[in-house]
Amino acid sequence: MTVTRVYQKTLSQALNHLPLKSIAALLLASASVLGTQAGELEVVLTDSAGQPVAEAVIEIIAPQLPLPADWSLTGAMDQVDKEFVGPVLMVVKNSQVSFPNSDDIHHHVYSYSDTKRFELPLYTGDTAEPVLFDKAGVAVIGCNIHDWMLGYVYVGDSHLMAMSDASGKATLASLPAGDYRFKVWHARARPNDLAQEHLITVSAEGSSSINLQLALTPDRRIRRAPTASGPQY
Ligand SMILES: [Cu+2]
Repeated sequence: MTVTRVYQKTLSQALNHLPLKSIAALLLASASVLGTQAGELEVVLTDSAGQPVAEAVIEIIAPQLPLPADWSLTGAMDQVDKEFVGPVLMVVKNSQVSFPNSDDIHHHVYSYSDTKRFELPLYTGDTAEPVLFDKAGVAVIGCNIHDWMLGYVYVGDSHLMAMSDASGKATLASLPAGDYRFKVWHARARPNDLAQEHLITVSAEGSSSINLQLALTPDRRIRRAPTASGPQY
């Protein structure tokens, strides 16, 4: 609902600064590509065993809709009980992401990913500066102290992103009717699934649904250190 409202607002703001001829052309273009009413896109993801795939991100590739003027370019990935909360965070390119530490111990957050290389040396609370993610892609987030801590910042080119829930369902509400291309990301998805683009026609009303299967690689996360004894860092 918000997306459409804000989009319309952005469009009307833009129209104020355009000559009449351009406005007419723009209206024609948006009417044919996007339609005038909004529907819902629902992607249902299962793995090769038919189990729902949670924490997958779908992102619209085209048509690219302008970023709403009041879209928040910030994000936060908390750290609680020596785990990254999420552990997947979706932000639009050029967002500032903070990594608050809600534990009463130090964390040392870093990423070596091409999407964003950074390091936040040992800190507690809200003392670490936010990190600018100015490149689309995925940054794998780790902690130098606790090897098992694993998070992902998914940086979208588009704000039209959604994450699948426990039932494997990712929903984008209030999408202007039209044809869309989208892609799917999951931390354990295989390269050919990641490279694949999907097509869907979103109807003006109701939900347009598509079922997709992802062949996931085995979960090879580092096991968490025992907490019962030993020093606390
Ligand atoms: Cu840590």
